[in-house]
Amino acid sequence: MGNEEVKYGADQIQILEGLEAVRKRPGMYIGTTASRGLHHLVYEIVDNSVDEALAGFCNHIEVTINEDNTIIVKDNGRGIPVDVNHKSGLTGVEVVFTILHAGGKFGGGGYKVSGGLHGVGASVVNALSEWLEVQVTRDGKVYEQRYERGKVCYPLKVVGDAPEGATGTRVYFKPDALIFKETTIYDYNILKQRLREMAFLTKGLRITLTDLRVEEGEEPTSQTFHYEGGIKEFVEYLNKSKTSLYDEIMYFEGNKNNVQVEVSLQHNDSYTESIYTFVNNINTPEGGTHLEGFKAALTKTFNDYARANKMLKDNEDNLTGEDIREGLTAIISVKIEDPQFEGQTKQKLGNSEARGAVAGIVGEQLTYFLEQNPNVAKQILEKAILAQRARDAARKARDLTRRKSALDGLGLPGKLADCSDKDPKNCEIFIVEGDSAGGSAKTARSRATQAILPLRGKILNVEKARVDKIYANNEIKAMITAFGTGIHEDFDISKLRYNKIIIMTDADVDGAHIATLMLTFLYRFMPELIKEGHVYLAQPPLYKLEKNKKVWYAYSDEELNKILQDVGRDQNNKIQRYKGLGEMDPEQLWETTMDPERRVLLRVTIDEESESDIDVTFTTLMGDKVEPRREFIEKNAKFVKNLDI
Ligand code: TSJ
Repeated sequence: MGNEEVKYGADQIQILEGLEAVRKRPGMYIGTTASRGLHHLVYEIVDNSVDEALAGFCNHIEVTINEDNTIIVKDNGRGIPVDVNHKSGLTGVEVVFTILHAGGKFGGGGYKVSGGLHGVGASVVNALSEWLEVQVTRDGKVYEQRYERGKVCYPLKVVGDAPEGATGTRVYFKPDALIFKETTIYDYNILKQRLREMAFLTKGLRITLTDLRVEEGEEPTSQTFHYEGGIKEFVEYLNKSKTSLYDEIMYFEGNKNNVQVEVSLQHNDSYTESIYTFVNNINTPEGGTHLEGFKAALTKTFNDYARANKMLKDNEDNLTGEDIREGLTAIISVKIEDPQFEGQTKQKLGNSEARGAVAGIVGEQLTYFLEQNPNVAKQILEKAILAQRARDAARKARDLTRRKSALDGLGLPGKLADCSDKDPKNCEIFIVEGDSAGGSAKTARSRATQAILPLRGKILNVEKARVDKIYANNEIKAMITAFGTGIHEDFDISKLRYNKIIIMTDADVDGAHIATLMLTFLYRFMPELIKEGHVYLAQPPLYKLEKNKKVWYAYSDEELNKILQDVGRDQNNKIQRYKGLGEMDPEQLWETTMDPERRVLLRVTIDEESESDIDVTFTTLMGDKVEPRREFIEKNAKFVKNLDI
């Protein structure tokens, strides 16, 4: 492949300026030049092949990560047109790769750019690649062109004959390390995630992902995603680890107002709804008109059915949308000519025609489905009616906690041993597992600034219980009233009665589980407490070592071994293993775990990036004896992080 000289006219100069702009401000075109942007290049290319599949001319796309982190995307479509476009004087291929926002307005075919947030096309990928080679197989020939940092190396040329009947497009590129300064290494799992999603959203399409970055002698990793059922299989996949409420998975599709609509849904026995919405195969996490249409139709259709079949009496309230969507898993996928994205992050569909299209198709087809499947209708409505009752009960319970916290300080839980200092800045509360440990802690504490709230047994897992049960739970009610802040939309951090909330549980698996349940509750009901750094885990020791009237505490087996190494292993060592907080006398509990001068606490934080992972970083609070504990704490922090929250 020689680098032939290419003559530049005025048009070509404009093109170069266009791609130069992309290289100057890549963030404007792909959002970021970090890892996410790097992966975005692949989606941008694959989107073109998916369009070819949607047009009905392609059923297989192969994506390969090469050993050197270059990428190949290959499809068996018609091949990008190679003839010269009269207006631009360029081949179709060159238009696609060198003109910014080239939207396939050529060829007269129904070519649509699957554009969303950053639907910017192949020319942007070309501009941001150190080099890119495209091969098109069509009309019995194989054509090729190469670009370097967006610049044409030679005009499209024939490089060989095509096998009988073969057609397709193959793009081979290397992301430019000058642009992707952070990383040019691809993550197989990130690509897998998105490509699987694409395959679900395009029924019948086969997408293969292969990773050639393997150790010598090992087989490459390769997976193929192919779903004849499309989004119906997507719902099946999402509900796989759950217990579905009924066997059928609903699937509705149609065309209305120039909007192509596909919806699939099934309920499971949980209490959370998971609805995923897509516009032109792009996820819309903020929803929009398509989601609104879906919800409206679902609520109306189920209420109509419930009334007509006497499952709701005339004097009873309608079910709310939330009641009906309890435990719902659904996919809504619309394809639309000119999507408008709104909202802060431009991830919310704005086209009003989508609302009516989805509502119309879901309304009609769901009505028919319920008539044909009365048992499914009954299952869903019985669950929704339970949800309605639970919601009423929860509202009453919540009103109660509201009234209590309005009284500020009055109505504190009976089991709480409050501190005397009334300035929250100085105060901390220990949430202690078990009444006996609670007793020791009450004796040990510094009364002025330390409050103790003992909780009995395992607290409720708020992920697995309905709201009414949560609000009726005594341990949870006690925590809510003790903290003083209220919860959810009532939450007010200025009412917080303690600067530190310290969870104190046994240093064993059960203790870790209880701590997890408490963190889960705090995270779901008052996440600001964690975000603002008010939540801590106490660190009780595992061992006490006595020798020649001296005492050491060890917080792990490793630490015990280290101390034993230092003091010598002989029969003068008296080692006590603490099986729980309850085995320590108040004095020991104070010395090792509660005394602000000597203890070590772990501060619980939320990983800003993912927002969903609770992370624990240690904060050392005073004391010079901290150093030897550090190692253990770092290990333990990881352990806590990995708890399934
Ligand atoms: F965009 C791209 F260059 F990056 C790219 C495009 C990359 C890959 C891997 C594939 C494709 C692509 C484009 N696959 N299939 C097509 N099809 C067309 O461009 C095409 C073919 C025929 C006609 C026609 O009207 O005859 C129209 C079009 C747009």
